[in-house]
Amino acid sequence: MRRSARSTMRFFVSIVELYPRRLHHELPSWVNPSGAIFHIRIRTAKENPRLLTDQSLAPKLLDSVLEYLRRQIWWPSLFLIMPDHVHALLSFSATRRMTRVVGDWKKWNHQNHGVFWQENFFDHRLRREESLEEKAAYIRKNPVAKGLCSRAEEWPWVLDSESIRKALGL
Ligand code: NI
Repeated sequence: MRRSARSTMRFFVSIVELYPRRLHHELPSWVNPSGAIFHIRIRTAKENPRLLTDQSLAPKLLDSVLEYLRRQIWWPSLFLIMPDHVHALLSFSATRRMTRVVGDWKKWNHQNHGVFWQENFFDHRLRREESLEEKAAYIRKNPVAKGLCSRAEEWPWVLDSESIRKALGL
C-alpha cells in the first residue's frame, strides 16, 4: 500500500516535471510530450509592403495561427504581432519538425497575404528552469517598450491562452 502510493507519487512528479509550470494541465495529447516550448521571433524583410499590425492584415495572421492550432500542428502559449516582427511561444505536434512548421507558416502567409519575411528566424528552446510566465510577460511588454500602447493588456494583436480558448470555443 505504502509502496504503491510512493510509486504513484513518483510517476506524478515525473509527469509534472516534464512540463513547465501551469502549462502541463492544458496541453492536448497530440503536443510533443517532451514538453518543449520554443520562443520564436520572425522578422519581416525590408521590402515587406505593409506593417504586420495593419488592420487588414493582423487579424488574418492571427487566424492562420489558430488554423495551425485547429489542424493540431502547433500549440501557441502566446503569439504577439509587432509592426515588423512576431513573437511566439510555441509547442509542436510530436509528428512535426519545428523549423519546417515555422517555414511553412511563413511561406503560407507570404503566398496568401503578401508578407515578405526575412529568410531565417530566431528560435530558443526554453530551458526547464526558465519561466514561461516571465518569458510571456517580457514578450507582452514589447508594444509598451516601443510606445505603441501604454499597458500590455491594451495591445490588440496578441493571442494568449485565454483568447485561444475563447476562439476555439473551449
Ligand atoms: Ni520584439
